[in-house]
Amino acid sequence: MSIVQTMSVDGQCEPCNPVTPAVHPAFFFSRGPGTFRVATPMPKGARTRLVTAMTAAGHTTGCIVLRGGNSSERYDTDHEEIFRQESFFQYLFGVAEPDCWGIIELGTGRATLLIPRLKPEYAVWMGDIKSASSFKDRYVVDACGYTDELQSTVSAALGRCADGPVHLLAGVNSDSGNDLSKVLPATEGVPPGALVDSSHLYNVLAECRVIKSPDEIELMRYVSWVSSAAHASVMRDVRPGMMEYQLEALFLFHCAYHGGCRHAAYTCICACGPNAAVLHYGHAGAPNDRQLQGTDMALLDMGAEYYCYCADITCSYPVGGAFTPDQRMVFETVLECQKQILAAMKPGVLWGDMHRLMWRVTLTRLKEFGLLVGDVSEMLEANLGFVFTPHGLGHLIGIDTHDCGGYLPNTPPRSSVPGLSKLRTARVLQAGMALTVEPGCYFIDAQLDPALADPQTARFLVPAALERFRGFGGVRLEDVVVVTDTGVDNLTLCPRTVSEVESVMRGGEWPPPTDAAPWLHRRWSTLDKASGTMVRDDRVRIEAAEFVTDADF
Ligand SMILES: [Mn+2]
Repeated sequence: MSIVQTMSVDGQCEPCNPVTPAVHPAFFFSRGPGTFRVATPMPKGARTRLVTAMTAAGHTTGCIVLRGGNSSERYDTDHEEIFRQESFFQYLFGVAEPDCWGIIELGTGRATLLIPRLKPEYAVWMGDIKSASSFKDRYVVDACGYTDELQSTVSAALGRCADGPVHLLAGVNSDSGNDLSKVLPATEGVPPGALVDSSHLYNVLAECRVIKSPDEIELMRYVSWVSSAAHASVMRDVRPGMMEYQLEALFLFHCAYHGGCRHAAYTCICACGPNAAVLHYGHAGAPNDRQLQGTDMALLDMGAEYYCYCADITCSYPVGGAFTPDQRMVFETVLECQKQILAAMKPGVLWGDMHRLMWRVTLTRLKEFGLLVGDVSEMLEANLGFVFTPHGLGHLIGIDTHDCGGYLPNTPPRSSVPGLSKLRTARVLQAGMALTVEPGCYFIDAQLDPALADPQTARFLVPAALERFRGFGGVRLEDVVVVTDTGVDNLTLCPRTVSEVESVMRGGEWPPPTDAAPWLHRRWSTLDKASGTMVRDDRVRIEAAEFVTDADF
């Protein structure tokens, strides 16, 4: 492993000078040289889209009052947790600091940021106290004041907005079941006597976040690129005898050191051997602490976060560096799911249909290799796919790993069918949606045993063949993709085919000189360090160009 290398995906080593991040007037956000520059004030664009959408929904008066995320301390101690902005506030204001409020006036879109008035002692312990006017310039808002003037500032805003209502966020996150209006109540921002309307803002704003702007897509391309490079680096360094947490450490190191990503998008799942059958392995009770065996399959689900935008990527590969026939069979079953789903995805397609396609491909392949018998359509009717893939095919992704907007009024409801019920959205695909595509195939005792005991499913199962896969764990391949007008743009640039994986595990170069799997729709990109933007990576030659639908190629 090379500790000191540049951020290049190909792993070329050259000295890397840590540089103190500095705010530069030419761009909105960056973590310094060698990291992505958010060139324009993205939150300003998001506010414009929100005001337009609220107007279109008939809400033309009043102002939106939003509460930013709180600083917090560990239990009863003064240990300050590292702050991460609340996602709606991040979308609309992009403010790194805690304990702020924001006001957006409908009609004009005028935006006011309110910051806490800090005590002089702050300067001793935390650093310079920045003025309100410096916040106004830094975050490109129309005005900046202090949170101790919250209600009077909102009153003044209402006076400019035909004395309409204060619009507050209230809505249930369909993944957590939590309501932001309870987690982070904003009612103290409502002046006495003002009307409150919390019936529409959540749905309108969540819908805005579902469709990504070109700026958001480039940012997500960066964080997926950093995460993909980190995955490739871990893949190259894996050896039997290592600990799962060392894979986690290598990934986090790469993303932080080379990508400026201080946060991970979620807790790393470094599941090797039988642990790969534990879908959310890596939690405090199962803290990535197995020693890798040469016969293990590794399933590594890890993603970085940059400017609060997430990547969610899973690679699976044999710890020993070469696939056994059984490992290859399961791996290529999941890869075939990806191939067929990526070919089928385009605007107008139902996400639930893509999930069912995953089940059909998986069951067809498992039958082909003697693990199942019978008619695949009958297997689907018996919901056999759920036995091998108990989770959903994928989810919306953006500022949250499981992004908001999966189930809103006027979108298809959650299915009650086991497995399909786990889908975090059942929506019709639209251009600009960012989703993960994460087919998987697992051999989970808690799924297999009931299926073997139930005559409805047992009739398709070949117990002797399945027995061979007890303890195998499972395989998942997860990419972040954006729906385009004609298909998909795959932001994930990981080794995916058997030959790509085995090549990288032998120390081969990545990205490869030629892309032999254009059906993965990987759009080869790299960071241009001078401009801090993502540019086409011309080093990779695409083969079989007839598969490529992206007009950019
Ligand atoms: Mn995911």
